Amino acid sequence: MVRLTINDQMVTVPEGMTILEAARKVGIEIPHLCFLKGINDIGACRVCIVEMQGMDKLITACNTPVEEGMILYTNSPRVRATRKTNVQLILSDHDGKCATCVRSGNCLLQSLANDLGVLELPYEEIAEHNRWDRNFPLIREASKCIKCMRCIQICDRIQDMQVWNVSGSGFRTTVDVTGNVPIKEASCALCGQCITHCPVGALRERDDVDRLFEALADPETVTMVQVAPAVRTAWGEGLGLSREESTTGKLISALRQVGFDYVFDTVYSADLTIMEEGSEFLKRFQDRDSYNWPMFTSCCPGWLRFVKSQYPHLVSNLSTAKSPQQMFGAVAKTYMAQKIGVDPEKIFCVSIMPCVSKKFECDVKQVNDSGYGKDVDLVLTTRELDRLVRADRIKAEALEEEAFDKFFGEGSGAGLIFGSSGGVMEAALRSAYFLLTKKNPKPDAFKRIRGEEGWRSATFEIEGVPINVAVVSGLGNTRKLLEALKRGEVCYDFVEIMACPGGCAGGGGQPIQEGMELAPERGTILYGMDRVAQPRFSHENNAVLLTYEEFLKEPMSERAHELLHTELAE
Ligand code: HC1
Ligand code: SF4
Repeated sequence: MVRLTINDQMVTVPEGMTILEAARKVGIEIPHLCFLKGINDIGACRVCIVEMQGMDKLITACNTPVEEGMILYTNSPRVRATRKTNVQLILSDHDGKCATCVRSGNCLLQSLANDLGVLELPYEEIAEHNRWDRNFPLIREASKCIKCMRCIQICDRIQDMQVWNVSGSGFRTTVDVTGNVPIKEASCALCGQCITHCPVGALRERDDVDRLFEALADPETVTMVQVAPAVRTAWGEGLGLSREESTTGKLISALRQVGFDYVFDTVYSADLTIMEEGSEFLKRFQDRDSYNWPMFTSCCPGWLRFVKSQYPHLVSNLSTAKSPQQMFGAVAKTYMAQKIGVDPEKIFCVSIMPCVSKKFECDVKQVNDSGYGKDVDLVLTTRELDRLVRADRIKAEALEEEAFDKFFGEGSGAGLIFGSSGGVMEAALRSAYFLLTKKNPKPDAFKRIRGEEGWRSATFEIEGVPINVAVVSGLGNTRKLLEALKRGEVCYDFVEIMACPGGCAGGGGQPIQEGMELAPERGTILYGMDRVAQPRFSHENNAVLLTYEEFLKEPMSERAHELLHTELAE
Protein backbone atom coordinates (compact mmCIF):
# COMPACT_ATOMS: atom_id res chain seq x y z
CA MET A 1 0.00 0.00 0.00
CA VAL A 2 1.06 3.60 -0.62
CA ARG A 3 0.35 6.53 1.73
CA LEU A 4 0.01 10.06 0.45
CA THR A 5 -1.84 13.31 1.15
CA ILE A 6 -4.40 14.85 -1.18
CA ASN A 7 -5.85 18.26 -0.25
CA ASP A 8 -4.62 17.70 3.34
CA GLN A 9 -6.38 14.33 3.58
CA MET A 10 -4.35 11.20 4.35
CA VAL A 11 -4.96 8.56 1.72
CA THR A 12 -3.84 4.91 1.66
CA VAL A 13 -4.26 3.09 -1.66
CA PRO A 14 -2.73 0.11 -3.47
CA GLU A 15 0.50 0.57 -5.37
CA GLY A 16 0.12 1.30 -9.07
CA MET A 17 -3.09 3.32 -8.69
CA THR A 18 -3.16 6.66 -10.48
CA ILE A 19 -3.60 9.97 -8.67
CA LEU A 20 -7.00 10.36 -10.35
CA GLU A 21 -8.22 7.05 -8.95
CA ALA A 22 -6.67 7.62 -5.50
CA ALA A 23 -8.39 11.00 -5.19
CA ARG A 24 -11.70 9.52 -6.30
CA LYS A 25 -11.36 6.87 -3.60
CA VAL A 26 -11.60 9.56 -0.93
CA GLY A 27 -14.33 11.50 -2.70
CA ILE A 28 -12.15 14.08 -4.48
CA GLU A 29 -13.07 14.46 -8.18
CA ILE A 30 -10.36 15.87 -10.43
CA PRO A 31 -11.74 17.48 -13.61
CA HIS A 32 -10.57 15.70 -16.76
CA LEU A 33 -11.38 15.71 -20.46
CA CYS A 34 -9.45 13.26 -22.64
CA PHE A 35 -9.14 10.45 -20.08
CA LEU A 36 -11.12 7.22 -20.69
CA LYS A 37 -10.41 4.37 -18.33
CA GLY A 38 -8.57 1.52 -20.05
CA ILE A 39 -8.71 3.29 -23.42
CA ASN A 40 -7.11 6.73 -23.26
CA ASP A 41 -4.66 7.64 -20.52
CA ILE A 42 -2.10 9.78 -22.31
CA GLY A 43 -2.79 13.07 -20.52
CA ALA A 44 -3.19 14.93 -23.83
CA CYS A 45 -5.62 17.61 -22.64
CA ARG A 46 -3.79 18.57 -19.40
CA VAL A 47 -7.03 19.34 -17.65
CA CYS A 48 -6.43 16.83 -14.84
CA ILE A 49 -3.24 18.57 -13.67
CA VAL A 50 -2.47 18.66 -9.95
CA GLU A 51 0.27 20.34 -7.91
CA MET A 52 2.80 18.25 -6.04
CA GLN A 53 4.64 19.88 -3.15
CA GLY A 54 8.31 20.36 -3.98
CA MET A 55 7.86 20.04 -7.74
CA ASP A 56 7.87 22.92 -10.22
CA LYS A 57 5.90 21.28 -12.96
CA LEU A 58 2.23 20.43 -12.58
CA ILE A 59 1.55 16.73 -13.18
CA THR A 60 -1.32 14.93 -14.90
CA ALA A 61 -3.45 12.86 -12.53
CA CYS A 62 -4.87 10.40 -15.08
CA ASN A 63 -1.58 8.69 -15.85
CA THR A 64 0.74 9.39 -12.90
CA PRO A 65 0.92 6.58 -10.36
CA VAL A 66 0.83 7.44 -6.65
CA GLU A 67 4.08 7.43 -4.71
CA GLU A 68 4.75 7.10 -1.02
CA GLY A 69 4.69 10.46 0.78
CA MET A 70 3.33 12.56 -2.10
CA ILE A 71 1.63 15.77 -1.00
CA LEU A 72 -0.85 16.84 -3.66
CA TYR A 73 -3.25 19.70 -4.24
CA THR A 74 -6.00 19.35 -6.82
CA ASN A 75 -7.37 22.89 -6.56
CA SER A 76 -4.45 25.12 -5.58
CA PRO A 77 -4.44 28.69 -7.04
CA ARG A 78 -1.83 27.57 -9.58
CA VAL A 79 -3.82 24.51 -10.58
CA ARG A 80 -7.02 26.54 -10.93
CA ALA A 81 -5.40 29.18 -13.11
CA THR A 82 -3.50 26.68 -15.31
CA ARG A 83 -6.52 24.41 -15.74
CA LYS A 84 -8.58 27.36 -16.93
CA THR A 85 -5.83 28.48 -19.31
CA ASN A 86 -5.54 24.94 -20.69
CA VAL A 87 -9.27 24.83 -21.41
CA GLN A 88 -9.07 28.29 -23.02
CA LEU A 89 -6.24 27.03 -25.22
CA ILE A 90 -8.28 23.99 -26.26
CA LEU A 91 -11.23 26.26 -27.03
CA SER A 92 -9.02 28.63 -28.98
CA ASP A 93 -8.81 25.98 -31.70
CA HIS A 94 -12.37 24.73 -31.38
CA ASP A 95 -15.39 25.91 -33.31
CA GLY A 96 -17.50 26.75 -30.28
CA LYS A 97 -20.82 27.42 -32.01
CA CYS A 98 -22.68 25.41 -29.39
CA ALA A 99 -26.18 26.32 -30.55
CA THR A 100 -25.64 24.44 -33.81
CA CYS A 101 -23.69 21.54 -32.36
CA VAL A 102 -25.19 18.06 -32.11
CA ARG A 103 -23.55 17.55 -28.70
CA SER A 104 -24.82 20.74 -27.09
CA GLY A 105 -26.02 19.82 -23.62
CA ASN A 106 -24.06 16.55 -23.67
CA CYS A 107 -20.55 17.87 -24.31
CA LEU A 108 -17.75 17.45 -21.82
CA LEU A 109 -15.84 20.49 -23.12
CA GLN A 110 -18.93 22.70 -22.94
CA SER A 111 -19.72 21.75 -19.34
CA LEU A 112 -16.08 21.97 -18.27
CA ALA A 113 -15.66 25.45 -19.77
CA ASN A 114 -18.85 26.55 -18.10
CA ASP A 115 -17.90 25.09 -14.72
CA LEU A 116 -14.48 26.72 -14.87
CA GLY A 117 -16.01 30.09 -15.73
CA VAL A 118 -14.39 30.36 -19.15
CA LEU A 119 -16.36 33.32 -20.46
CA GLU A 120 -13.76 34.81 -22.75
CA LEU A 121 -11.36 33.36 -25.29
CA PRO A 122 -8.11 35.30 -25.34
CA TYR A 123 -6.35 33.11 -27.93
CA GLU A 124 -8.87 32.31 -30.64
CA GLU A 125 -7.67 30.97 -34.00
CA ILE A 126 -9.09 27.93 -35.73
CA ALA A 127 -6.43 26.00 -37.61
CA GLU A 128 -8.58 23.55 -39.50
CA HIS A 129 -11.86 23.71 -41.34
CA ASN A 130 -14.06 21.12 -42.86
CA ARG A 131 -13.60 19.34 -46.15
CA TRP A 132 -15.59 16.25 -45.28
CA ASP A 133 -17.97 14.27 -47.48
CA ARG A 134 -21.36 15.21 -45.99
CA ASN A 135 -23.06 12.16 -47.58
CA PHE A 136 -21.03 9.59 -45.70
CA PRO A 137 -22.79 8.17 -42.61
CA LEU A 138 -19.86 9.20 -40.37
CA ILE A 139 -19.16 12.94 -40.26
CA ARG A 140 -16.09 14.63 -38.84
CA GLU A 141 -16.31 18.31 -37.92
CA ALA A 142 -12.61 19.13 -38.12
CA SER A 143 -13.02 22.54 -36.51
CA LYS A 144 -14.47 20.95 -33.38
CA CYS A 145 -11.66 18.41 -32.87
CA ILE A 146 -9.77 19.07 -29.64
CA LYS A 147 -7.01 16.52 -30.35
CA CYS A 148 -7.77 14.50 -27.24
CA MET A 149 -6.88 11.34 -29.22
CA ARG A 150 -9.78 9.30 -27.87
CA CYS A 151 -10.94 8.33 -31.40
CA ILE A 152 -7.44 7.14 -32.29
CA GLN A 153 -7.20 5.09 -29.11
CA ILE A 154 -10.62 3.43 -29.33
CA CYS A 155 -10.07 2.60 -32.99
CA ASP A 156 -6.55 1.21 -32.31
CA ARG A 157 -6.80 -0.41 -28.92
CA ILE A 158 -10.33 -1.77 -28.89
CA GLN A 159 -11.27 -2.12 -32.57
CA ASP A 160 -7.72 -2.71 -33.91
CA MET A 161 -8.58 -0.81 -37.09
CA GLN A 162 -6.21 2.21 -37.18
CA VAL A 163 -8.62 4.33 -39.19
CA TRP A 164 -7.59 7.53 -37.37
CA ASN A 165 -4.12 8.97 -36.95
CA VAL A 166 -2.32 12.17 -36.06
CA SER A 167 -1.47 14.35 -39.01
CA GLY A 168 0.25 17.72 -39.50
CA SER A 169 2.62 19.33 -37.04
CA GLY A 170 2.84 22.24 -34.62
CA PHE A 171 -0.27 24.42 -34.52
CA ARG A 172 -1.65 22.40 -37.41
CA THR A 173 -1.39 19.04 -35.64
CA THR A 174 -4.71 17.31 -35.98
CA VAL A 175 -6.45 13.97 -36.29
CA ASP A 176 -7.30 12.66 -39.72
CA VAL A 177 -7.94 9.46 -41.59
CA THR A 178 -4.74 7.39 -41.70
CA GLY A 179 -2.82 8.12 -44.88
CA ASN A 180 -4.97 11.24 -45.41
CA VAL A 181 -7.28 9.30 -47.71
CA PRO A 182 -10.99 10.17 -48.01
CA ILE A 183 -12.95 8.26 -45.34
CA LYS A 184 -14.83 6.40 -48.10
CA GLU A 185 -11.57 4.80 -49.16
CA ALA A 186 -10.44 3.89 -45.64
CA SER A 187 -11.29 0.49 -44.24
CA CYS A 188 -13.67 2.01 -41.69
CA ALA A 189 -16.28 -0.49 -40.50
CA LEU A 190 -18.62 2.35 -39.52
CA CYS A 191 -19.04 0.85 -36.06
CA GLY A 192 -19.36 4.40 -34.71
CA GLN A 193 -17.31 3.72 -31.57
CA CYS A 194 -15.23 6.84 -32.27
CA ILE A 195 -18.46 8.86 -32.13
CA THR A 196 -19.63 7.46 -28.81
CA HIS A 197 -16.21 8.07 -27.28
CA CYS A 198 -15.66 11.61 -28.63
CA PRO A 199 -16.10 14.07 -25.75
CA VAL A 200 -17.29 16.87 -28.07
CA GLY A 201 -19.15 17.15 -31.37
CA ALA A 202 -16.17 16.48 -33.65
CA LEU A 203 -17.58 13.12 -34.73
CA ARG A 204 -21.21 12.34 -35.39
CA GLU A 205 -23.55 10.38 -37.62
CA ARG A 206 -25.10 11.99 -40.72
CA ASP A 207 -28.38 13.47 -39.52
CA ASP A 208 -31.26 12.22 -41.69
CA VAL A 209 -34.19 13.60 -39.72
CA ASP A 210 -35.08 16.17 -42.41
CA ARG A 211 -35.69 13.35 -44.90
CA LEU A 212 -38.13 11.81 -42.45
CA PHE A 213 -39.92 15.15 -42.05
CA GLU A 214 -40.36 15.35 -45.83
CA ALA A 215 -41.96 11.89 -45.91
CA LEU A 216 -44.20 12.65 -42.94
CA ALA A 217 -45.37 15.87 -44.60
CA ASP A 218 -46.44 14.12 -47.80
CA PRO A 219 -50.10 13.02 -47.49
CA GLU A 220 -49.60 10.39 -50.23
CA THR A 221 -46.80 8.62 -48.38
CA VAL A 222 -47.44 5.79 -45.94
CA THR A 223 -44.74 5.89 -43.29
CA MET A 224 -43.73 2.72 -41.56
CA VAL A 225 -41.13 2.36 -38.84
CA GLN A 226 -39.33 -0.68 -37.41
CA VAL A 227 -37.55 -0.50 -34.06
CA ALA A 228 -34.38 -2.54 -33.44
CA PRO A 229 -34.14 -4.66 -30.29
CA ALA A 230 -31.35 -2.65 -28.65
CA VAL A 231 -33.07 0.73 -29.12
CA ARG A 232 -35.65 -0.09 -26.44
CA THR A 233 -32.91 -0.51 -23.86
CA ALA A 234 -31.43 2.95 -24.34
CA TRP A 235 -33.86 5.44 -25.94
CA GLY A 236 -34.87 6.89 -22.56
CA GLU A 237 -31.25 7.70 -21.64
CA GLY A 238 -31.18 10.68 -23.98
CA LEU A 239 -34.48 11.96 -22.63
CA GLY A 240 -33.73 11.82 -18.93
CA LEU A 241 -36.03 8.85 -18.29
CA SER A 242 -35.16 6.16 -15.75
CA ARG A 243 -34.84 2.53 -16.89
CA GLU A 244 -38.27 1.78 -15.36
CA GLU A 245 -39.92 4.69 -17.18
CA SER A 246 -38.49 3.99 -20.62
CA THR A 247 -40.70 1.08 -21.61
CA THR A 248 -41.21 -0.25 -25.13
CA GLY A 249 -44.89 0.76 -24.88
CA LYS A 250 -43.94 4.42 -24.35
CA LEU A 251 -41.43 4.27 -27.18
CA ILE A 252 -44.20 3.08 -29.50
CA SER A 253 -46.44 5.91 -28.29
CA ALA A 254 -43.67 8.46 -28.98
CA LEU A 255 -43.27 7.15 -32.54
CA ARG A 256 -47.02 7.48 -33.14
CA GLN A 257 -46.89 11.06 -31.85
CA VAL A 258 -44.05 11.78 -34.27
CA GLY A 259 -46.54 10.79 -36.97
CA PHE A 260 -45.69 7.30 -38.25
CA ASP A 261 -48.65 5.48 -39.79
CA TYR A 262 -47.40 2.03 -38.73
CA VAL A 263 -45.08 1.13 -35.87
CA PHE A 264 -43.56 -2.33 -36.24
CA ASP A 265 -40.83 -4.32 -34.57
CA THR A 266 -37.48 -5.49 -35.99
CA VAL A 267 -37.86 -8.40 -33.56
CA TYR A 268 -40.41 -9.86 -36.02
CA SER A 269 -37.76 -9.99 -38.74
CA ALA A 270 -35.08 -11.10 -36.28
CA ASP A 271 -37.28 -14.19 -35.83
CA LEU A 272 -37.53 -14.50 -39.60
CA THR A 273 -33.72 -14.28 -39.78
CA ILE A 274 -33.44 -17.13 -37.29
CA MET A 275 -35.75 -19.32 -39.38
CA GLU A 276 -33.60 -18.70 -42.45
CA GLU A 277 -30.18 -18.70 -40.81
CA GLY A 278 -30.97 -21.66 -38.52
CA SER A 279 -32.18 -23.69 -41.51
CA GLU A 280 -29.16 -22.64 -43.53
CA PHE A 281 -26.83 -23.75 -40.74
CA LEU A 282 -28.48 -27.17 -40.51
CA LYS A 283 -28.38 -27.57 -44.28
CA ARG A 284 -24.65 -26.78 -44.34
CA PHE A 285 -24.05 -28.97 -41.29
CA GLN A 286 -25.69 -31.95 -42.96
CA ASP A 287 -23.63 -31.45 -46.12
CA ARG A 288 -20.42 -30.42 -44.39
CA ASP A 289 -17.96 -31.00 -47.21
CA SER A 290 -19.66 -28.59 -49.59
CA TYR A 291 -19.05 -25.56 -47.38
CA ASN A 292 -16.28 -23.58 -45.74
CA TRP A 293 -16.27 -23.59 -41.94
CA PRO A 294 -17.15 -22.07 -39.58
CA MET A 295 -20.35 -20.37 -40.70
CA PHE A 296 -20.44 -16.72 -39.62
CA THR A 297 -23.50 -14.63 -38.81
CA SER A 298 -24.13 -11.81 -41.24
CA CYS A 299 -26.52 -9.37 -39.54
CA CYS A 300 -23.94 -6.78 -38.45
CA PRO A 301 -22.92 -4.48 -41.34
CA GLY A 302 -19.90 -3.29 -39.34
CA TRP A 303 -18.60 -6.86 -39.32
CA LEU A 304 -19.43 -7.27 -43.01
CA ARG A 305 -17.47 -4.13 -43.91
CA PHE A 306 -14.61 -5.45 -41.77
CA VAL A 307 -14.49 -8.94 -43.26
CA LYS A 308 -14.72 -7.66 -46.83
CA SER A 309 -11.82 -5.27 -46.36
CA GLN A 310 -9.61 -7.33 -44.02
CA TYR A 311 -10.35 -11.03 -44.68
CA PRO A 312 -12.06 -11.19 -48.10
CA HIS A 313 -11.33 -14.91 -48.43
CA LEU A 314 -13.77 -15.54 -45.55
CA VAL A 315 -16.75 -13.92 -47.27
CA SER A 316 -17.97 -17.33 -48.46
CA ASN A 317 -18.20 -18.45 -44.82
CA LEU A 318 -20.88 -15.86 -44.13
CA SER A 319 -24.48 -16.91 -43.81
CA THR A 320 -26.35 -15.65 -46.86
CA ALA A 321 -29.27 -14.55 -44.68
CA LYS A 322 -29.80 -10.78 -44.76
CA SER A 323 -29.96 -8.80 -41.56
CA PRO A 324 -33.32 -8.38 -39.80
CA GLN A 325 -33.34 -4.72 -40.89
CA GLN A 326 -33.15 -5.65 -44.56
CA MET A 327 -35.47 -8.67 -44.26
CA PHE A 328 -38.02 -6.34 -42.74
CA GLY A 329 -37.68 -3.89 -45.63
CA ALA A 330 -38.02 -6.65 -48.25
CA VAL A 331 -41.15 -8.04 -46.58
CA ALA A 332 -42.54 -4.53 -45.93
CA LYS A 333 -42.79 -3.69 -49.62
CA THR A 334 -44.15 -7.08 -50.65
CA TYR A 335 -46.14 -9.24 -48.24
CA MET A 336 -46.77 -6.56 -45.60
CA ALA A 337 -48.01 -4.12 -48.24
CA GLN A 338 -50.52 -6.76 -49.43
CA LYS A 339 -51.54 -7.61 -45.90
CA ILE A 340 -52.29 -4.04 -44.85
CA GLY A 341 -53.67 -3.08 -48.25
CA VAL A 342 -51.16 -0.38 -49.17
CA ASP A 343 -49.51 0.32 -52.52
CA PRO A 344 -45.81 -0.60 -52.01
CA GLU A 345 -44.80 2.38 -54.17
CA LYS A 346 -46.17 4.65 -51.46
CA ILE A 347 -44.42 3.04 -48.51
CA PHE A 348 -41.59 4.94 -46.85
CA CYS A 349 -39.84 2.41 -44.66
CA VAL A 350 -37.80 3.75 -41.75
CA SER A 351 -35.69 1.93 -39.15
CA ILE A 352 -34.58 3.15 -35.77
CA MET A 353 -31.26 1.46 -35.10
CA PRO A 354 -28.55 1.63 -32.43
CA CYS A 355 -26.11 1.67 -35.30
CA VAL A 356 -24.30 3.99 -37.73
CA SER A 357 -23.36 1.20 -40.14
CA LYS A 358 -27.04 0.43 -40.81
CA LYS A 359 -27.22 3.82 -42.60
CA PHE A 360 -24.74 2.36 -45.06
CA GLU A 361 -26.37 -1.09 -45.20
CA CYS A 362 -29.72 0.18 -46.48
CA ASP A 363 -27.97 1.54 -49.59
CA VAL A 364 -26.17 -1.69 -50.54
CA LYS A 365 -27.54 -2.92 -53.88
CA GLN A 366 -27.32 -6.63 -53.02
CA VAL A 367 -29.68 -6.29 -50.07
CA ASN A 368 -32.43 -4.44 -51.93
CA ASP A 369 -34.80 -6.91 -53.56
CA SER A 370 -38.41 -5.80 -53.18
CA GLY A 371 -38.43 -4.11 -56.57
CA TYR A 372 -39.77 -0.87 -55.06
CA GLY A 373 -36.75 1.40 -54.65
CA LYS A 374 -34.83 0.90 -51.47
CA ASP A 375 -36.29 -1.75 -49.16
CA VAL A 376 -35.42 0.40 -46.14
CA ASP A 377 -35.64 4.04 -47.19
CA LEU A 378 -34.11 5.68 -44.14
CA VAL A 379 -32.21 4.71 -41.02
CA LEU A 380 -32.14 6.87 -37.90
CA THR A 381 -29.99 6.18 -34.87
CA THR A 382 -31.32 6.06 -31.30
CA ARG A 383 -29.74 9.50 -30.83
CA GLU A 384 -31.62 10.93 -33.82
CA LEU A 385 -34.83 9.45 -32.43
CA ASP A 386 -34.19 11.20 -29.10
CA ARG A 387 -33.57 14.51 -30.88
CA LEU A 388 -36.81 14.04 -32.79
CA VAL A 389 -38.75 13.50 -29.57
CA ARG A 390 -37.14 16.57 -28.01
CA ALA A 391 -37.73 18.68 -31.12
CA ASP A 392 -41.42 17.85 -31.11
CA ARG A 393 -41.57 18.60 -27.36
CA ILE A 394 -43.12 15.22 -26.76
CA LYS A 395 -43.45 14.82 -22.99
CA ALA A 396 -41.55 11.57 -22.60
CA GLU A 397 -42.51 11.15 -18.94
CA ALA A 398 -46.23 11.45 -19.74
CA LEU A 399 -46.36 8.95 -22.63
CA GLU A 400 -48.99 6.19 -22.49
CA GLU A 401 -48.24 2.49 -22.94
CA GLU A 402 -49.12 1.42 -26.48
CA ALA A 403 -48.71 -1.79 -28.50
CA PHE A 404 -47.01 -2.33 -31.87
CA ASP A 405 -49.27 -2.58 -34.91
CA LYS A 406 -50.66 -6.01 -35.69
CA PHE A 407 -48.69 -8.92 -37.16
CA PHE A 408 -45.36 -7.28 -37.85
CA GLY A 409 -45.07 -6.03 -34.32
CA GLU A 410 -45.00 -9.56 -33.01
CA GLY A 411 -41.65 -10.85 -31.75
CA SER A 412 -40.24 -13.60 -29.57
CA GLY A 413 -37.81 -13.47 -26.66
CA ALA A 414 -35.24 -15.09 -28.96
CA GLY A 415 -35.55 -12.19 -31.41
CA LEU A 416 -35.28 -9.63 -28.62
CA ILE A 417 -31.89 -10.85 -27.42
CA PHE A 418 -30.38 -10.21 -30.87
CA GLY A 419 -29.49 -6.80 -29.48
CA SER A 420 -26.97 -8.23 -27.02
CA SER A 421 -23.73 -10.01 -27.90
CA GLY A 422 -24.45 -13.77 -27.95
CA GLY A 423 -28.17 -13.30 -28.52
CA VAL A 424 -28.19 -14.24 -32.20
CA MET A 425 -26.33 -17.47 -31.42
CA GLU A 426 -28.64 -18.36 -28.54
CA ALA A 427 -31.74 -17.63 -30.61
CA ALA A 428 -30.38 -19.71 -33.51
CA LEU A 429 -29.55 -22.67 -31.25
CA ARG A 430 -33.03 -22.62 -29.68
CA SER A 431 -34.59 -23.02 -33.13
CA ALA A 432 -31.92 -25.32 -34.61
CA TYR A 433 -32.63 -27.70 -31.73
CA PHE A 434 -36.32 -27.64 -32.61
CA LEU A 435 -35.74 -28.04 -36.34
CA LEU A 436 -33.53 -31.07 -35.70
CA THR A 437 -35.49 -32.82 -32.96
CA LYS A 438 -39.04 -31.46 -33.45
CA LYS A 439 -39.01 -30.73 -29.72
CA ASN A 440 -38.32 -27.46 -27.91
CA PRO A 441 -35.24 -27.28 -25.72
CA LYS A 442 -35.56 -25.51 -22.37
CA PRO A 443 -35.53 -21.81 -23.40
CA ASP A 444 -32.40 -21.18 -21.35
CA ALA A 445 -30.62 -24.36 -22.44
CA PHE A 446 -27.91 -22.37 -24.25
CA LYS A 447 -27.36 -19.58 -21.76
CA ARG A 448 -23.77 -20.69 -21.13
CA ILE A 449 -22.86 -18.61 -24.15
CA ARG A 450 -23.92 -15.37 -22.39
CA GLY A 451 -21.32 -13.21 -20.68
CA GLU A 452 -19.29 -10.04 -20.84
CA GLU A 453 -15.98 -11.32 -22.24
CA GLY A 454 -15.37 -10.22 -25.79
CA TRP A 455 -14.76 -13.77 -27.03
CA ARG A 456 -16.66 -16.72 -25.61
CA SER A 457 -17.09 -20.27 -26.81
CA ALA A 458 -19.04 -23.39 -25.87
CA THR A 459 -19.89 -26.84 -27.13
CA PHE A 460 -23.52 -27.92 -27.08
CA GLU A 461 -24.86 -31.35 -27.91
CA ILE A 462 -28.02 -31.72 -29.94
CA GLU A 463 -29.10 -35.37 -30.16
CA GLY A 464 -25.60 -36.50 -29.35
CA VAL A 465 -24.02 -34.30 -32.05
CA PRO A 466 -21.55 -31.75 -30.65
CA ILE A 467 -21.78 -28.22 -32.07
CA ASN A 468 -18.88 -25.87 -31.35
CA VAL A 469 -19.90 -22.25 -31.25
CA ALA A 470 -18.21 -18.94 -30.50
CA VAL A 471 -19.45 -15.43 -29.91
CA VAL A 472 -17.25 -12.41 -30.38
CA SER A 473 -17.88 -8.68 -30.10
CA GLY A 474 -15.57 -5.79 -30.89
CA LEU A 475 -13.36 -5.82 -33.97
CA GLY A 476 -10.11 -6.23 -32.01
CA ASN A 477 -11.51 -9.46 -30.56
CA THR A 478 -12.78 -10.43 -34.01
CA ARG A 479 -9.30 -10.13 -35.49
CA LYS A 480 -7.89 -12.25 -32.65
CA LEU A 481 -10.44 -14.97 -33.30
CA LEU A 482 -9.89 -14.97 -37.07
CA GLU A 483 -6.12 -15.17 -36.61
CA ALA A 484 -6.51 -18.06 -34.13
CA LEU A 485 -8.73 -19.84 -36.67
CA LYS A 486 -6.10 -19.29 -39.35
CA ARG A 487 -3.39 -20.77 -37.12
CA GLY A 488 -5.63 -23.78 -36.45
CA GLU A 489 -5.70 -23.09 -32.71
CA VAL A 490 -9.48 -23.11 -32.53
CA CYS A 491 -12.17 -24.82 -34.52
CA TYR A 492 -15.83 -23.82 -34.59
CA ASP A 493 -19.00 -24.69 -36.48
CA PHE A 494 -20.89 -21.43 -36.00
CA VAL A 495 -19.61 -17.99 -34.95
CA GLU A 496 -21.58 -14.85 -34.11
CA ILE A 497 -19.71 -11.63 -34.74
CA MET A 498 -20.79 -8.12 -33.76
CA ALA A 499 -18.53 -5.14 -34.46
CA CYS A 500 -19.41 -3.16 -31.35
CA PRO A 501 -18.16 -4.24 -27.92
CA GLY A 502 -21.15 -5.91 -26.21
CA GLY A 503 -23.09 -6.07 -29.49
CA CYS A 504 -25.79 -3.65 -30.64
CA ALA A 505 -26.62 -2.68 -27.06
CA GLY A 506 -23.26 -0.88 -27.14
CA GLY A 507 -23.80 0.28 -30.72
CA GLY A 508 -22.29 3.40 -32.22
CA GLY A 509 -25.72 5.00 -32.63
CA GLN A 510 -26.78 4.69 -28.98
CA PRO A 511 -27.05 7.64 -26.58
CA ILE A 512 -23.67 8.89 -25.39
CA GLN A 513 -23.05 8.59 -21.67
CA GLU A 514 -19.68 10.13 -20.85
CA GLY A 515 -17.16 7.66 -19.46
CA MET A 516 -19.63 4.79 -19.19
CA GLU A 517 -19.70 1.52 -21.12
CA LEU A 518 -23.37 0.56 -20.85
CA ALA A 519 -23.59 -2.44 -23.20
CA PRO A 520 -23.72 -5.04 -20.38
CA GLU A 521 -26.44 -3.16 -18.49
CA ARG A 522 -28.53 -2.67 -21.62
CA GLY A 523 -27.98 -6.31 -22.62
CA THR A 524 -29.27 -7.46 -19.22
CA ILE A 525 -32.49 -5.55 -19.91
CA LEU A 526 -33.00 -7.61 -23.09
CA TYR A 527 -32.39 -10.89 -21.25
CA GLY A 528 -34.95 -9.76 -18.65
CA MET A 529 -37.48 -9.07 -21.43
CA ASP A 530 -36.76 -12.49 -22.95
CA ARG A 531 -37.38 -14.21 -19.60
CA VAL A 532 -41.00 -13.02 -19.52
CA ALA A 533 -41.64 -12.97 -23.29
CA GLN A 534 -44.28 -15.10 -24.95
CA PRO A 535 -43.19 -16.95 -27.05
CA ARG A 536 -39.48 -17.40 -26.39
CA PHE A 537 -38.74 -19.23 -29.65
CA SER A 538 -38.51 -17.69 -33.12
CA HIS A 539 -40.25 -20.73 -34.62
CA GLU A 540 -43.30 -20.01 -32.43
CA ASN A 541 -43.76 -16.41 -33.60
CA ASN A 542 -47.26 -16.50 -35.12
CA ALA A 543 -46.62 -13.61 -37.49
CA VAL A 544 -43.55 -15.40 -38.83
CA LEU A 545 -45.49 -18.66 -39.21
CA LEU A 546 -48.23 -16.79 -41.07
CA THR A 547 -45.62 -15.17 -43.32
CA TYR A 548 -44.42 -18.64 -44.35
CA GLU A 549 -47.92 -20.04 -44.69
CA GLU A 550 -49.29 -17.21 -46.83
CA PHE A 551 -46.22 -15.94 -48.64
CA LEU A 552 -42.82 -17.55 -48.35
CA LYS A 553 -43.93 -21.20 -48.10
CA GLU A 554 -40.96 -22.46 -46.10
CA PRO A 555 -37.50 -21.40 -44.92
CA MET A 556 -34.97 -21.34 -47.80
CA SER A 557 -37.77 -21.53 -50.41
CA GLU A 558 -37.20 -19.87 -53.76
CA ARG A 559 -39.07 -16.74 -52.72
CA ALA A 560 -37.25 -16.66 -49.38
CA HIS A 561 -33.99 -16.83 -51.30
CA GLU A 562 -35.03 -14.01 -53.59
CA LEU A 563 -36.10 -11.67 -50.81
CA LEU A 564 -34.25 -12.71 -47.68
CA HIS A 565 -30.82 -13.90 -48.83
CA THR A 566 -27.89 -12.46 -50.66
CA GLU A 567 -24.82 -13.99 -52.20
CA LEU A 568 -22.69 -11.24 -50.64
CA ALA A 569 -20.61 -11.27 -53.78
CA GLU A 570 -19.05 -7.84 -53.10
FE1 HC1 B 1 -28.94 -4.91 -34.20
FE2 HC1 B 1 -30.03 -6.65 -35.64
S1 HC1 B 1 -29.38 -7.02 -33.48
S2 HC1 B 1 -27.96 -5.88 -36.04
O1 HC1 B 1 -27.59 -4.70 -33.53
O2 HC1 B 1 -29.53 -8.40 -36.25
O3 HC1 B 1 -28.53 -2.23 -35.44
O4 HC1 B 1 -30.63 -3.95 -31.89
O5 HC1 B 1 -31.60 -4.32 -35.30
O6 HC1 B 1 -30.79 -5.83 -38.46
O7 HC1 B 1 -32.75 -7.58 -34.92
C1 HC1 B 1 -28.67 -3.22 -34.89
C2 HC1 B 1 -29.90 -4.24 -32.74
C3 HC1 B 1 -30.66 -4.96 -35.12
C4 HC1 B 1 -30.61 -6.18 -37.38
C5 HC1 B 1 -31.75 -7.25 -35.23
FE1 SF4 C 1 -24.22 -1.86 -35.85
FE2 SF4 C 1 -24.76 -3.61 -33.96
FE3 SF4 C 1 -22.86 -4.10 -35.73
FE4 SF4 C 1 -22.46 -2.21 -33.93
S1 SF4 C 1 -22.72 -4.42 -33.50
S2 SF4 C 1 -22.01 -2.07 -36.13
S3 SF4 C 1 -24.54 -1.42 -33.67
S4 SF4 C 1 -25.05 -3.91 -36.15
